[in-house]
Amino acid sequence: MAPVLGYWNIHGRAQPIRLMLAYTGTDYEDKRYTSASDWSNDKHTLGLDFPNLPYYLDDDDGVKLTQSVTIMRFIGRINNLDGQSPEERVRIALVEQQLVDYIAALTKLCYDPEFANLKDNYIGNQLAQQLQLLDKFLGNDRPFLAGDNMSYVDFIAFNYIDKVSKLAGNSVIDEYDNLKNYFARILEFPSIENYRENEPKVPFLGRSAQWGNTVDI
Ligand SMILES: N[C@@H](CCC(=O)N[C@@H](CS)C(=O)NCC(=O)O)C(=O)O
Repeated sequence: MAPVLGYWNIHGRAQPIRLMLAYTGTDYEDKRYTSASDWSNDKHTLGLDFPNLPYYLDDDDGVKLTQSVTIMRFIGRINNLDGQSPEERVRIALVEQQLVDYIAALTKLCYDPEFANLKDNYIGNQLAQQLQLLDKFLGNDRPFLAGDNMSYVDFIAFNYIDKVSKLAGNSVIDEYDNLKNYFARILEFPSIENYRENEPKVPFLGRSAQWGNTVDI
């Protein structure tokens, strides 16, 4: 049976997973909850150790997972997208956690009732510093964050750059050549391009967000 990815009908924490499943050509059921009651009906019936969204059920491999990054690590493992050397694996571990922090800051801002007052400071200070560090970490001679090989963290970073470019404007990465080329490199993968063109058009975040809660961002 095809694996099942369960999540709300938004990008949220599932989008990097969806991009990775598109890239790996994985056949899966894209289960999208559109009501809290549908989710609460399922929540404690799926055999999840820590019931939450997103979840990933893969009968063939005998896994029932939650925690978005753990799901990414698992799909990365079975598709050889989790580092090819100790050096690559430690770079992945480091940047994975850095991206978790970056995305937490972005999400916190987007849900903050003071969003309108906080946005410019976030873009000018926090985001600028994050992009600068990420650009330097990537460097100008590595195609991917791990090194020569693509890995699951690239889907997290790609989605993060995509979202901050929508928030701050596409030109936000213009001064970061490494990141700009990196984003374009991933965007040009036919599987990614094709997925993005044909995916359901849904918001980045949930309805209660101050920004990113409509499809037209
Ligand atoms: N650390 C978890 C956070 C999961 C989480 O907060 N899920 C939210 C959506 S982003 C949710 O609505 N969960 C459903 C629930 O709490 O029942 C992850 O990365 O997966």
